[in-house]
Amino acid sequence: MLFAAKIKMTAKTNLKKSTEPLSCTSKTSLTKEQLLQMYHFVKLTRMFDEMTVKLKRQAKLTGGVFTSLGQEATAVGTAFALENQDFIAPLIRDIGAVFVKGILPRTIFAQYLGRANAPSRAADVQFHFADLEKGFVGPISHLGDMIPVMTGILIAARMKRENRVAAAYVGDGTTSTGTFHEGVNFAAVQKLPLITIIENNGYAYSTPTRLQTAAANFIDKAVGYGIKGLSVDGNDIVACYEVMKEAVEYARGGNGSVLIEAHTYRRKGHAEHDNQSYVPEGEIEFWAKNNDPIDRYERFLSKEKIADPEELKEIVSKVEKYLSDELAIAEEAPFPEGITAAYNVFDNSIVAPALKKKVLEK
Ligand SMILES: Cc1ncc(C[n+]2csc(CCOP(=O)(O)OP(=O)(O)O)c2C)c(N)n1
Ligand SMILES: [Mg+2]
Repeated sequence: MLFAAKIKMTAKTNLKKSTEPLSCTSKTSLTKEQLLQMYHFVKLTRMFDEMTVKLKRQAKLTGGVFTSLGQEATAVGTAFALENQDFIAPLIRDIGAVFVKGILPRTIFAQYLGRANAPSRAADVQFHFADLEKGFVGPISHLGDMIPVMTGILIAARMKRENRVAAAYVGDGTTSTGTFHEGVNFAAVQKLPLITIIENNGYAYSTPTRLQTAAANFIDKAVGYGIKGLSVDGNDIVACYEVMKEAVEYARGGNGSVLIEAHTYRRKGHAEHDNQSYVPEGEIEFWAKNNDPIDRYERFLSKEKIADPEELKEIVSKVEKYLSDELAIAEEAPFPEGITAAYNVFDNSIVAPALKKKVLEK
């Protein structure tokens, strides 16, 4: 009993009373081909994360490693409902959405491994870069700040009469920042086609949701902003796609902004260095056993006769090969020359103080 109470206290589960293992909603407009494509992306996300953890332990990767273990369905399912011209501003745990938008794993590996050909040319080892052609604007560190950035992109699109919707991904913790309020409010007033997705994964670093908000649900905040609010089981990838499809149609139709709350659970620590000592005993195992988004999706794919285990295995082997090829491409690239670290950070004509001596010696 105590165990159940603890779970309720920290993170909402979507477990039904039934003893049936969880699957996904069977109400979907997705074709077999699209469903299998989503399977590719959700496995790609998890396997990419597993590889980055290994690279971190091999000390090849020097930055922080923020995985999305247990919440891959939210990022992949929602991004899958967007069009090419639409924009995303992901948070650290939305690498799945980044892949769906067409950014290649080799590019993210090159960033993480600090290679000279990476978009940030090793001045940054996260995915803090943009690819405007693909509708991707990487996160900056400050929580919530990407919401106003997305509103800016949408205002520009409106002025240029471009048909674009934007999705800003935020966490439960992010909702406590000023920019969350400013961004969501501005988009609401301007009736911008902005979809803010709150990934309620139970924690912001070590702070549980019950210490983050006094509201019963984050989605209740939509009423205060005068916008549409939608709640979804974030571990049901099909439901995530469907709710986003509804939000995108609404926003693209000129009806204004949407706030989506996706209920999910962060099974890893904030980053690899976090030992999660603040998490009640058994909670992580409970979610891993009963509410893993990929297990649920595999159950769905087999129940709906979309693919048998052999076909899924084949997709997994392809993803495995694809990822190792992508990593090899990134690893083959050279590191930048040390002196270039300051380029494009400072004015290139001015030598950064820390590097002055070296430059003068050259
Ligand atoms: C304005 C601001 N305050 C604090 C931080 C430090 N910080 C980075 S991530 C994080 C927790 C984020 O929690 P949440 O929004 O729930 O996202 P999650 O990590 O759970 O995906 C904090 C406090 C920051 N980057 N920016
Ligand atoms: Mg969180």
